[in-house]
Amino acid sequence: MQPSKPATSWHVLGAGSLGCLWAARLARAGVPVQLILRNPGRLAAYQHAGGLTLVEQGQARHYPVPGQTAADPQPIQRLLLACKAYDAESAIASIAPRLAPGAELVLLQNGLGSQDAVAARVPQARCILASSTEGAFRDGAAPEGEWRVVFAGQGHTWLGDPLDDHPPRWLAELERSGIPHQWSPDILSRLWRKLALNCAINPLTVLYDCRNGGLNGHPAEVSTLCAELCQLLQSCGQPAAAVDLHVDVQRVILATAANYSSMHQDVAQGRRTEIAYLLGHACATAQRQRLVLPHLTALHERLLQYLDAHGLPSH
Ligand code: NAD
Ligand code: KPL
Repeated sequence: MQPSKPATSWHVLGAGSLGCLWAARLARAGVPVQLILRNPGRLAAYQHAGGLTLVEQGQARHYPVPGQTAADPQPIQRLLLACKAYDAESAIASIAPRLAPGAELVLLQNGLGSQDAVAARVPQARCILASSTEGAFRDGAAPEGEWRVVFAGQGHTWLGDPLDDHPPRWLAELERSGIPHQWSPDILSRLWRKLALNCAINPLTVLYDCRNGGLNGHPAEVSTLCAELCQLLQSCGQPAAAVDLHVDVQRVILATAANYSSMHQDVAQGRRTEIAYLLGHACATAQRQRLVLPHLTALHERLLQYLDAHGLPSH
């Protein structure tokens, strides 16, 4: 009898909130997984911590997931790209020479724009796009906070490939790992819809310095933005993503009224935002289509000025 082939290892590039959340769940299901750290210093610090910690429902569990840097010689067959959108292109460039023929990448970035930049860098690989509603954050308070991640919000991840709608075989591994997911033939529509929701909510929460529920005090502004976002979605071939957008935005504002949006949290903590891949991408797409969207453009300009005044990058 032939010995069975060892299971293909996952490489997770970006040991942040979502990267650690995925790595911990894969590892505990017995799926081989390796974390790729930024540089030898980060790798040494990670190894000193002995692995990562995932906190679920108040219970912390340690997972000694092996780490490496981009310079490791091992070929990569399956990669989860779990960095921020603005780091995606340079991160993929750092491991591009290691990609095996037929390698598959899962791109977890929010917004749009980074996925095309990544795909252009690695035309030999299959790029699977993801849109996730799971929530996790790094527990900076703990001494080993860098690699201690709190699973804060149950959610779902949609995965799809606009160029090839055949689901990959490894979806069964996600099932086994308890990662709620669904193969989505219309992943671009999902990403555009999420982008539109984020554009209608997140920038206003920054400018008004409020929780999502605070936007109930600005109904006309939200409604005008939704109308322009619908025009954009229709003109860029995503009419399904425009259906009932305003109703959905109002639903999300109500359902998350007590929360601060992710962009508000980034700004409040002095972190770079993903604006270029959200409102920036929406405005750039409108401009390419010669579509005039005055409120969306003015919102973008106000947000850029706000970020600049707060010493944060506007890209
Ligand atoms: P994060 O900042 O917590 O983690 C990103 C990690 O990538 C960091 O540790 C960073 O050091 C690392 N990184 C960046 N460039 C690298 C490189 N070249 N080599 C090695 N490591 C590198 O980010 P996150 O919150 O996990 O978010 C990742 C993406 O997922 C974002 O686009 C975000 O919008 C999206 N997202 C996050 C959540 C969430 O709850 N955290 C939910 C949905 C979507
Ligand atoms: O995804 C979000 C975010 O905060 O980034 C919601 C809650 C939908 C607000 O846009």
